[in-house]
Amino acid sequence: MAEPFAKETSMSNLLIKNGTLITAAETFQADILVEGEKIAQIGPELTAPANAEVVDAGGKLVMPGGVDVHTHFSLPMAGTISSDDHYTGHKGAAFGGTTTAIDFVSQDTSPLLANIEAAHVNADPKAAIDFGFHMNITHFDDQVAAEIGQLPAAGVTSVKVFTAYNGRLRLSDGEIFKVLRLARQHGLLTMVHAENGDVIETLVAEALTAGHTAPEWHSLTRPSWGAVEATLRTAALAAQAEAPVYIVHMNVGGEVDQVAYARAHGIQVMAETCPQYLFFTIDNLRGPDGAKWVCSPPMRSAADNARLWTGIADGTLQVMATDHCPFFFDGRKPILYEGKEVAIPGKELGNGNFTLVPNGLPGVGDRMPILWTYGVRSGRITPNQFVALTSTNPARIFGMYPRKGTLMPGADADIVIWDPERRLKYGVAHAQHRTDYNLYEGWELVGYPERVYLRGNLIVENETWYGKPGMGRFIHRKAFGDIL
Ligand code: DUC
Ligand code: ZN
Ligand code: ZN
Repeated sequence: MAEPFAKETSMSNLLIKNGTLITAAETFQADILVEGEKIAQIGPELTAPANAEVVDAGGKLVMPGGVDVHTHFSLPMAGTISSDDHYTGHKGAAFGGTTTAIDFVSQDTSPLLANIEAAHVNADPKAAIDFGFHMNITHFDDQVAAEIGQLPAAGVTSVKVFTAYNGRLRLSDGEIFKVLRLARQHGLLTMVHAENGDVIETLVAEALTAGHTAPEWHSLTRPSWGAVEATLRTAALAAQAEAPVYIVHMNVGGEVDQVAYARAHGIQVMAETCPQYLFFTIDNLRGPDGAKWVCSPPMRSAADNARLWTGIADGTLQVMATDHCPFFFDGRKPILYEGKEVAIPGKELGNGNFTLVPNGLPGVGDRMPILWTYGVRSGRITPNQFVALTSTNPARIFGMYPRKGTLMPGADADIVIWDPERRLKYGVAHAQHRTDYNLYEGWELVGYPERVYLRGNLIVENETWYGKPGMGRFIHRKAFGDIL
């Protein structure tokens, strides 16, 4: 019988027997012996040490814990804050099989290291899975240039820049070029949010003047061609800086084409997409609940969905993340969360003006179950590609491998026992996000995590939560992550 809360550093042993192990490279039958927080041995018919708990994974799949490198917990936006914090978001992640998440640190006028320190004060006591930080660079000058090299010592080995959000988050092309060069020098990876800020600002102003207020205008004022152009521009800047680059939340088919072109020309461009860009279109923004799908970049077309799927399947895109940044659909109505009523202002703030809808969607817990049913079971990707996209590749690219992202002796015992036959109708009642809606309401799923271990500690068993705030550890990531 499991304890009410997992112990943070259990020195007990665990033997997972008879499972089918899936890694990015292979699928095989083996047992896994966990000693304390680490995988000690993998092999056939291992013998349980005297004090080991033995778990029979017969008929189940055993995979490395998921790694989501794109989340926004407690992100202030549009007069409110994203509704999952580092505890509730981590809990939601864990129920979906994810055991490591990397969030973004906002830059203010303080030194970068002070921003990171402030993020620790917020996240460390809450963290329930392991976590890391990316540093946003939204203002660039000589002082910031001098500070970028200090980031790896703080365990932060990636920065994010924006080609959109003029006057707020955007850097000029010249500044992005300089960040890319500095990042390369210090072994950091530059992540880019690629849209055309100038076009967006123009179209938004025109739409408001014309009285267009509905959520679909969020998408109509952020044209696909801006994302395509900004993706090629990003790749070209990376080529000129001789630096690797990683494009976040790819959402347009043409972006995949640009990444394929750049990679074919030897440019070190890597890219992620997120499940919402594989399934939804601007039509979702047109219904009475269209604000649920307002995020940036926006939903596009069915042709874009299809091209992104082929980009995942053929390896042009390496990572499936989420951009998890939830808001309530109606933050005036409380929900019950861990027995308490919670209401956080959300999408209703933008009723009557699409520019005031907080941008973002829930997804951190949906990612793996949705991709399993609609990616693996539907035959679009293999189980090994699933592990590569959701765990191994992000761990490698972001300097956490092989501690995270695989099953091998010496790795952290972040392990998911996955029941490939579990059937359920998914939705807000099942997902564990702290919000009042789910994008996949009513979707039929086949395959779901049964047990989730974080460094050998059982944190999820079916519908039961054993995690606790503060048990997640900051991952001090390596500089010079892998370039895939
Ligand atoms: N996009 C969103 O929709 N929300 C948070 C940040 C981002 O990039
Ligand atoms: Zn972004
Ligand atoms: Zn984001």
